[in-house]
Amino acid sequence: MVQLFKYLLKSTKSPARAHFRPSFLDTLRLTVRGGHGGNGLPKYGGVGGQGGCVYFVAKEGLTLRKLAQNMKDKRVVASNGEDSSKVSIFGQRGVDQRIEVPVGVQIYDEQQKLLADLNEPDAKCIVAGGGTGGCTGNNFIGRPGAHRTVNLDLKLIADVGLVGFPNAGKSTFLKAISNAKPKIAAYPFTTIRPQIGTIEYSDLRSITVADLPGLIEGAHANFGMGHKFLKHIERTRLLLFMVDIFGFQLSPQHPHRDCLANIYALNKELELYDPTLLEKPCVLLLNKMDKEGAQDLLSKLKPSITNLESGLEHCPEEVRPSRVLKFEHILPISAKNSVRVTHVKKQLRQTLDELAAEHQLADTELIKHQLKQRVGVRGPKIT
Ligand SMILES: Nc1nc2c(ncn2[C@@H]2O[C@H](COP(=O)(O)OP(=O)(O)O)[C@@H](O)[C@H]2O)c(=O)[nH]1
Ligand SMILES: [Mg+2]
Repeated sequence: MVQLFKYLLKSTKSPARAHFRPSFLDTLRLTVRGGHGGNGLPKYGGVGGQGGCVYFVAKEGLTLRKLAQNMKDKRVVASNGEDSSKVSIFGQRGVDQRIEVPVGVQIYDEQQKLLADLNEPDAKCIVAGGGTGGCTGNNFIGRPGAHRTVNLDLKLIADVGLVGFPNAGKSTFLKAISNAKPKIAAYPFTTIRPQIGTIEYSDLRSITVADLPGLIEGAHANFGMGHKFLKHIERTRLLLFMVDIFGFQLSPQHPHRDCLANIYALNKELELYDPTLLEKPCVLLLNKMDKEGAQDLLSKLKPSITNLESGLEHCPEEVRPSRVLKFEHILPISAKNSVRVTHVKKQLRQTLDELAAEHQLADTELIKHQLKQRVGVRGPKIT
């Protein structure tokens, strides 16, 4: 009978559906265990080696998704201390487990107590200490290492990250949608630090938008403020790309790129820095639609912008991405005159709400899946 149930449950088990898998992870739960202390040798007063510990180190350029992918069973165990012996009175210490986590991660224990805030690169924290080795104080019996579940929460700098080359109108847009008062100038590199603005809705809900320091071509190789900029991108839920419909030229030495080439260039910069960034949900804003000739340009470019794949062959080689972004929405606006800005606010909120719903769905799917597996392993009780 149990076998029959097992068979039936197995046959209904379906793989987790890809579209239920959220593309961005901002929390991760791990079980960590320090190594057991080795035993001492009473006859010689020997001391067992201490168990290894598990510790986290913050590293830039990592995401929780990458971490989760590298750690399928979500368990980290450090090795045990060596027993002391006739030839080695002091047992060897167990080997520590070093786990690299993204910068900006906060670590909580089961009671939601904050254990550490790894806010800068190379910040470290021990999450499970190793057990003490056996010695006279504990009857020569090594102690078990700490064992606990920890939650890693990635602190987001904002819900939305505004991404675009200099002069696209990011600061102007941020000012138009929110209560931030960014510095606005007609020359590149006005934005030095991420400016965070808050969009407030009539039902008191609010969304934060970060205008990130100017991205330029070559940022992935740390040109301009490259990495400083790119590391912030990881810590937002949604990317809001912005391009000037008339294109952009960094300086007279650089080529003038039209709007489409700029979209590819932004795409390529992100891809070179970290291809998983392309999985983040994103929205595209085509700015400066108030200027003369903007509508004609838009009609000309529309087919390629809405199908980036199709325009790839005409894209200059140096900015050609190998995988194109998939925008949820493409919205022509005029940030300066606040035209269609309310529409953008509405779309941003809707997209974020949809994402949150997907996350929830993914969680319930996962729980259902795990429950099914558990029942499958133990077999249901028939009473
Ligand atoms: N005509 C027009 N100019 C704009 C618009 N948005 C921004 N600008 C101008 O573009 C220049 C750069 O804007 P800024 O917001 O500083 O761009 P950022 O470098 O992306 O932050 C400024 O001179 C703005 O006045 C727009 O919608 N229409
Ligand atoms: Mg700016």
